Amino acid sequence: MIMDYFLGLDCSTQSLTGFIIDFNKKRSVYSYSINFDKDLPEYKTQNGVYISNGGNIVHSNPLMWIEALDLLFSKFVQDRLPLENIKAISGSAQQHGTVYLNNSFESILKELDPSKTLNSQLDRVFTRKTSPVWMDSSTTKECEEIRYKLGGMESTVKITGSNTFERFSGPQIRKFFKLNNNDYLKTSVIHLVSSFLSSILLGKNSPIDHGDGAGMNLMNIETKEWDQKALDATAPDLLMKLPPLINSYEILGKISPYFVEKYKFAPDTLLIPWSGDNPNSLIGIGLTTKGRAAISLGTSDTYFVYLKRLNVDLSGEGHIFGAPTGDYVGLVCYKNGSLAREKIKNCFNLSWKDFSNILKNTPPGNHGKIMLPYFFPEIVPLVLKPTVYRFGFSKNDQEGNVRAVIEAQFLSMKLHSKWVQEETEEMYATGGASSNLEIIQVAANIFNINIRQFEVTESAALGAALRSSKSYYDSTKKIVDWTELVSQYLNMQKSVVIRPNKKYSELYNDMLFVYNKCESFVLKNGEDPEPYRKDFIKKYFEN
Ligand code: ADP
Ligand code: XUL
Repeated sequence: MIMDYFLGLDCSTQSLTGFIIDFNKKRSVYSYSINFDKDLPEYKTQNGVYISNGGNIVHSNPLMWIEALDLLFSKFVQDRLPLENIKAISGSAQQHGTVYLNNSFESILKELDPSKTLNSQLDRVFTRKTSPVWMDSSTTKECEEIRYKLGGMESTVKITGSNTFERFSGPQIRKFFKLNNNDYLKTSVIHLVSSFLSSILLGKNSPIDHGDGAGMNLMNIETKEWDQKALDATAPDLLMKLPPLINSYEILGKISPYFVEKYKFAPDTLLIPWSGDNPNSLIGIGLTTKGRAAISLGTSDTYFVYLKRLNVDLSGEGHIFGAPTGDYVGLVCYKNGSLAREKIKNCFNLSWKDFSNILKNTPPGNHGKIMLPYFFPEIVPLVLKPTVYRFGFSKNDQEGNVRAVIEAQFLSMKLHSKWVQEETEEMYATGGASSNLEIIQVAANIFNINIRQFEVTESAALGAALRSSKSYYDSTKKIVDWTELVSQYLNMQKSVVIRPNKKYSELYNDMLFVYNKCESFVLKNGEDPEPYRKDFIKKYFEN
């Protein structure tokens, strides 16, 4: 019996997941996650990260990620997985985070001793002990400096696919160059989380793929090459420190002997470039043709679409990344995703079931109670100092707060994703919170669209596994079509469609208007939203 297995790894904010698919049976055969806080408590992370400076400095630990890799592979062996049947591996990682390494990195990788752990051999390679990650918002100054040198916001968007953003790698690298100049000089190579972990498997420096490379403010979004002007605006001699860029679907080489000897992978296991979690999810959730959108409700909430053509957001709120197919992803990202929902849940000591029941038993429109949910600094709209604003209710109103945080998240998503909203017939939901169908119901009502939710919520890891199968078969000349490939897997999965209740479409259009007024009032000194909010209450709740 032929067993063609493919492994997708996903190093997300809070966990490292391994996901194995059986290509011939078109189904997943295994999935396991290492949770950073629980399974590696010695690193003392909270939700996978270290937060300091009032919430604006957020780092994680690259040694923890590689220790998680050894731990996950040991679990594979313990579960007696036939690792020798894995034909190819690819990965997914939280985007934007950077890893800073000295010149011993590659030589140590080439001589890894399988009788020792990865972290005991690699603890000497870092020029920066911790890595800034996507939740960091401490580089406003550097964003301004780079944007200025690139000729302003519109020009920055046209060159790199996004405005400068605090969490993007370029501004983070610039901050390191300015504040830790000696360490910057000692740095030989700067990786993204994705290319760093890809290097470990490969046993030498791995290139950065176009999907994740686009999240740096350093790659030219049209030519898909490092942009010299952007590099010069960021830090000196940066080109020498960056790995080359590569198409996400190319083959990098074969797995390092360390993993062959230690875990019994086949020596000819192929490695495919890792990419960001959102580009991987695009594949895992099946967005390979025009007119499909997805919401990912993980640690971050994202709204993304597949784009055949480059279509940048000149208002500067959205991003264009490379898609694993060679096309584009349009995306908007929110920091106040799962952790904001958890703040409300934990504050009232609720279980997710209680949380869902409250959503079920409270009316859409929430009696006009509106929240601006900036528990953490927000990316879109830009909020650097976290503050939660409540209109028409208090901090102690349990039911009001539960519904308000969810309605706020999707109203904001609808408001700020207008630039990318293609004609979509159906939306897809993924990520940890997508299993909560009451939350998805609110999203369906606000977007006024059917939302399909799949059984597998780990779409980034599944996407990585699917990508590795596609590149593997393409390399054997058995060309696989992207859309056929993703639909075969998605058709095998259980899914539910959450339909919008049409009765609320007008209410949510009106509420979006009031939400926008509240946002403008707080963030842009706009007019007082109260008269509009009162009209809304009168129309829907006072008769
Ligand atoms: P990431 O990939 O960013 O590490 P996940 O996609 O794994 O995150 O999602 C993790 C989050 O899912 C948790 O922080 C938790 O808040 C959320 N979550 C898990 N179960 C539920 C649920 N039933 N309802 C709402 N949120 C949930
Ligand atoms: C996307 C973003 C987050 C991270 C973490 O731009 O910052 O979605 O990829 O998941």
